[in-house]
Amino acid sequence: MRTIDLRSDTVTQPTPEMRRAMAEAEVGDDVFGEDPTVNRLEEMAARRLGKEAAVFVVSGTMANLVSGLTHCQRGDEMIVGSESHIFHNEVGGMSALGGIHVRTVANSSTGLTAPDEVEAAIRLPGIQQPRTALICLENTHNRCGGAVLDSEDIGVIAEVARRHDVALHIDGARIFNAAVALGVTPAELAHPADTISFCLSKGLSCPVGSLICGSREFIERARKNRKLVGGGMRQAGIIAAAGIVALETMVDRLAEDHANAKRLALGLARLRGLHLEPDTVQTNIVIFDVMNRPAREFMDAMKSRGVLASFVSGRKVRMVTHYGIGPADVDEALNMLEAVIRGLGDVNR
Ligand code: TLP
Repeated sequence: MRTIDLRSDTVTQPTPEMRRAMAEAEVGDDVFGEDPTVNRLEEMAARRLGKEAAVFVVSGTMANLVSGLTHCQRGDEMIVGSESHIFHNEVGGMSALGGIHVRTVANSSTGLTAPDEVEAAIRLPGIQQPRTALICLENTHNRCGGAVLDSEDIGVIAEVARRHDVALHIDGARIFNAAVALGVTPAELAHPADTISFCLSKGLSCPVGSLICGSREFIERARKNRKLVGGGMRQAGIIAAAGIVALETMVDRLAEDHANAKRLALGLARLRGLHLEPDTVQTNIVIFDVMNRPAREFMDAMKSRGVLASFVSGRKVRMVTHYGIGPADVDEALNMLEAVIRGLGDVNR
């Protein structure tokens, strides 16, 4: 039986060009700053995001953690969206490892946190309060169905942050998806923020890796915190080589993933027993509601027919399009889903 894997864009395989670049990469000891391929990737990333410098880390989770550790002292507070990846999916690392108090402000379905609510959550100085040191945004917004924040949305929050002398970090795991969807440069989206992290290992199809971009001074301190959490890598040029190929060749094609996600959303909306608004799908993530049964039950039935998706909550299921999934795969997945629904007897409900 054929399997169509729509669990995440993290399941992507490296391209043949990436494999070649990895095999041939010139490497050195990166903890000494001597890996030429890592140095090149970091320079490229900083330039693409419009920041002075960048540091290569293992994962998006480590990128956010190291950014948090570098912006905050123990006991400081960080404001994040209630649906953010940092809050839901990073094992509570900010508090467990950083001693950072995480405070949530409600995310709207479009991935925004209302500026007045963010402002109200910033602590006044006082002996009983933690210091608010950081505000985090997420772009695209994973649990909000890949929603995109534009530079105006980000600028308004940056203005609040500046007014209160609080730093702004963007979890830009999928910032290239946001930039492609909006037709702007990632630098434009990163501009209002002090720091931004992004992932190579998602839509860009690399096997491993994320980058944190910011001022030279910030990145120097982040490099030390990366070492603190055990993320100092040695001949990391082997994986950085794939990242260079990704930045050079894999960004523009994200538009295909977005078109396929739209195709998927339109097809899902036509299936009985599922609910979503296809108009809200902006990038490569599609989240839908299963009307008649718990999401996990529906996902088990899908799996038995060869379609893999991921669980969001209660009745919500997520599908993600990516390199390796074309329009024909989307159509096949939709046919398989129709059979699933028929099999479950949900057609007339
Ligand atoms: N997200 C993964 C899962 O953890 C949910 C996925 O499949 O989408 N920020 C955002 C917005 C993310 O979506 C993710 C990964 C991360 C950070 C963490 O990246 P990794 O998995 O590299 O630690």
